[in-house]
Parts: sequence; structure tokens; C-alpha cells
Amino acid sequence: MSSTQQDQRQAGAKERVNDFDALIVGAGFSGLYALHKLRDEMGLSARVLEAGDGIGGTWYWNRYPGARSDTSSWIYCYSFSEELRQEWQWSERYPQQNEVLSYLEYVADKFDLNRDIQLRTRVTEATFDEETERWEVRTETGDVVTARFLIAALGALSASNVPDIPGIENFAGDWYHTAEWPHEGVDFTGKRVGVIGTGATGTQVATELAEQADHLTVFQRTPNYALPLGNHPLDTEDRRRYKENYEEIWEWVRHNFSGHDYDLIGKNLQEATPEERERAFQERYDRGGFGLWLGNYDDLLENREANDIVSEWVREKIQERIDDPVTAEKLTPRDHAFGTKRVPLEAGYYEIFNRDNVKLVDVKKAPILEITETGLRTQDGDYELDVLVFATGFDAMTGPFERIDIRGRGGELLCDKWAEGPRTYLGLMSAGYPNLFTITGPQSPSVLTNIPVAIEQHVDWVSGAIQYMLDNGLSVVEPTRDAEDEWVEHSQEVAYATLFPQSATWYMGANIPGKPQVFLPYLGGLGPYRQKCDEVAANDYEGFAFANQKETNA
Ligand code: N01
Repeated sequence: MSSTQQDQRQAGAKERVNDFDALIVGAGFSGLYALHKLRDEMGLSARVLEAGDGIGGTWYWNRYPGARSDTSSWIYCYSFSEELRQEWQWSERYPQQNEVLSYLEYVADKFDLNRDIQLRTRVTEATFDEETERWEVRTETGDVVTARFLIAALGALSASNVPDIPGIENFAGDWYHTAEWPHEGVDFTGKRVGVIGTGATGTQVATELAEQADHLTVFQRTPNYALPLGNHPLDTEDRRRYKENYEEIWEWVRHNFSGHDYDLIGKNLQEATPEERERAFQERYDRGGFGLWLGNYDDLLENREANDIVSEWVREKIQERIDDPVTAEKLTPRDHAFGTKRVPLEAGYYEIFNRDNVKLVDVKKAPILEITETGLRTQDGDYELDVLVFATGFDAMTGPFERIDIRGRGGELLCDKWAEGPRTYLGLMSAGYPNLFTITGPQSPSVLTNIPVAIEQHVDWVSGAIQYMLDNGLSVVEPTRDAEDEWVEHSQEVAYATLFPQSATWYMGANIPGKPQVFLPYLGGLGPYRQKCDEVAANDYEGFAFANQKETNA
């Protein structure tokens, strides 16, 4: 190498900034807002590292046919900028994947975020250096980046789960997981397609593939209580209505239980007459959306008798829509209480089973044995397939943290600390991992809410805590063990007072073999949770321990 080349390289290395006030991992809804907040509103140096070759998180990866939001578009977005709220025009009540992705790209352009986002950079390690009080982060591409604050904006449902079914390497056809869908799309014309999984994703993708494929086989382990989506285009008048009322709508969803545009009825089911109940259920069913789940009688998810009534009501609705009684019975959930598993929203899902080119296979009764060269073998026979689609979900909430080697004080690995289940305070931080904040992490309301609302609350709280540290010359923050122990206990107590933990769901870690069975999100409601976080902050961050700025850092 010539001396000129050497000089140039050294100059390049110097120019390449690799130390930041804040490092954000992930460029989805959380990471984008965190970057804007920390960089533009607080004036910190910040960088986002993102594994994908585009921004958008969930909406970048989940490009399967039929992918769309099942939350009303006017609240499935950011509220932090009035200008943005007024500018953006949603086309439907429930926007498709590409529309949500376009929205996030628009936000990134509008707030000039892209210049501080490094794409194609998967974070593999993050270690807290107790001497320098900084995080050292390593990436798959060999970068080493340091930062005082580390923000894990990893997404609660980003670690996809491909079940360990023997023989996948022998399959002569193509296979895909819905959350790692090829950008160029997949042509299903003339193909025999198998879909494994009937959750929110499986319901959406199967409905589309019934139209596109020559033949579709749906492999179902557990039937769900899917409810009508009730999608419709938005016209100028619809948009004017929500734009004029944005402040009011957002104040409501920020402080209610779920962050969605539903409120509980305000009384228990037993207090209503059978006629009243019927009317209430039918109205919600007809309107579409999560009303029957999140905006129904107050005790449905706590009281077994009340739940039995709504569960039976939904079962009858499902059965009415399917011609063949045997198929109808297979699609009818009887092993868990309505609403304790994530309720999928559907648009014509049940009717696909009335078509000649669609078959439903019950793989609980006759489990999947292996994948063969020509398809799938279950205990009751072979199914010939050209394409196999895994709609098999995620290693939810803790999975994304396990895929990174995260080491805190004393080199302790986060996933060792969490071996029996996550341990956090407020779902925001874990003791022994100073200055590491998690956005919509385990033990926060997260997946039980409308996620963008929960994200804004988290990012606002985290930036408030960082500002408090800057104002008071504090270098590190972490929860006390006592505060953390209390929160872990409280979050389980709240969950176990309901029917949720009685069902085998990903909320409980039950979908991943060997995962500890602990209720993962916080079930106390977004409004009460927000209030608790605000009180903690107002009480000088009660339950958190701070250290003073070292002289060398000052
Ligand atoms: O994943 P899931 P998902 N053999 O885990 C089955 C969000 N989301 O991607 O129920 C056979 O719910 C599994 O069976 P079982 C939303 O929060 C949002 O559908 O465990 N089957 C189940 O049927 C949602 O809740 C939108 O018995 C196997 C399915 O695969 C979350 O993502 C849209 C199996 C997995 O369902 C996850 O939903 C879509 C095996 N070995 C998703 N392993 C929006 O609209 C798993 N299954 C915003």
C-alpha cells in the first residue's frame, strides 16, 4: 500500500464516526420515532442499525399475500406530529402492508431519518463496558460501535419461528416463512400449496392463496375464534372526520386499556339481559374489528361463565358460515376461552373452506410427522405440495433478545438472566444492564395494545429519563433488584387473575418448545401502565438507581 493510500484510509477511518450518544437497534415504528426524538428533539448523536435492506420492521419483512393491519389506520400511525397527521391520507380502514410501509418511508423522508440509519447491519453482540460506562455493539458485518445509551427497538414479533419438522431439506418445492417473504413475490398460479398455521397471519394468507393457488391445504393445529375485519375504503368525508377529531381520538387511545378505538361496556355480562347481550354481540360483530374482544362486557376475560357465553356465541357464528358440518366442527375452537389467544380478523376466511380447491387438515388429531420430497406427511397420510408456507408465528417478545449476545455487568448474558422468564422493571429495563432501554419489551403492555400508541409512550418515557440524566449529570441508570422483583411478581399476578394463562399461547411462550411458560406482556392496561410510568418519573424515577457522571466523562 502506498503512503498516500495509507493516509487516505486513516483519514477515512477518522471520519467514520462509530461512537454515539445513543444507538438504536431496529428501524421499525419504534426505531424511527426513537431516532427522531433523540436526535431532532434532544440534540443527541444517534444511529440506527437495521438488519434489513430497507426500513419498516414488521412492515418490511411481512410481505405475504393478504398482509394488512388489523387496527384502524388513523390510529395505526404516529401522533407526534400534527403536520404529519394532517398530511397523510389513509385509503382504507385497515391498510395493506405496502401502504403501511409507504407511510413509514414517508415519515423517514419527511424527518430526514435515513442519513442516520445503517441498513444491512445485523447486530450480533452488545456488551456493557463497566469502565467506560458505554455499550460496545458488534455487527455481523464486523462493525464495532459504541454508545452511552442503547435502545432495543427490536420488535416484539420479529424473531420468526420455523418449527423443527424433520425432512425440510428433502422438500423439492419452495418453502417460505410469512415474515421472511421474498420481495419479488411468489407466483402461486397452478401450484398445490400448503399453509401451516391458522393464527392472524395464517388466516390472512390462506384467504388470499385460496384464490391464487390451484389447490390449498390448510394444516391447522388449533382453531381460532376469528372475527370479521369489516374493512372499507375511506372517502374524503371519513378522512375529514378523523382529521378534525385527531386530538380527541388520540387522547382516548393513549389512556384507555388497549390503545385501540374500543372501550369496555362498563358492566359485567351477568348484569345484562339475554336480549341486551345478543344486541351488544351482534352490533360488534357487524361493525367488524376487535369490538367483541376489546370493547365488550367487562368480565369476559376473567369470568369463565361469562366467557362461555361469548365463546359459544362466536362458535355458532363460525359454524353458520361453513357448508360441510365435519369441516365446520374442525374449525370450531373448543379447547380455549374466547379472547385468551390473539383473535385473528378475517375477510372471507371461513368461506374458503366451502371451495373445492381448499382442504382443511387437523394436525392436532393427526400430527405432522415429516416433510418429504413431495410434500407433508401427517399421521393420517401424505399431502403432495409444490409450495409450503409457514405461517407459524414468532418466538415472541424474548426471542429477539436471545438472538443477540447481550452482556451486562459482570459479563452476564441477558438470556441467562431470563432463563426462567424475562425480568424487567416496567418492561423498560433489566437490572444489571445499565442504560439499555427496551421498547415494547416483555412485561410492558406491548402486543396487547395498539402497538404504535404503546411505542410512542415508551419512547417518550425513555427520552424523558435520558433528559433527566443529562440535566442532573448522571451517567448510568438501571432498576433496583427490588423494584424489578416487584414488577415481575405484579405482572404475573395481574395475568393470573384472568383466563389468559389457562390457554397455550405465544403470550405464555407455549408455541416454542422448551420456552419457560410465563405470561410475557403486561396485562394491566395501557392507560394504567402509562400512569404508573408517569408516577415513577415524577417521583425522581422511583425504583431506578443512578450513578453520577465520572470525572473523566464529565
Ligand atoms: O402467529 P401465531 P401469527 N405445527 O403464533 C401454528 C401479529 N400479526 O404470525 O395455535 C403445526 O399466532 C400455531 O398453532 P397453535 C399478531 O399480533 C398482526 O399468525 O400454536 N402448527 C398457529 O396456528 C399476531 O397474533 C397482524 O396450535 C403450528 C400458527 O402456527 C402475531 O403477529 C397480522 C406449529 C401461528 O400463529 C402472530 O401471529 C398478522 C407446528 N409445529 C400477525 N407451530 C396485523 O394485522 C406453530 N403452528 C397487524
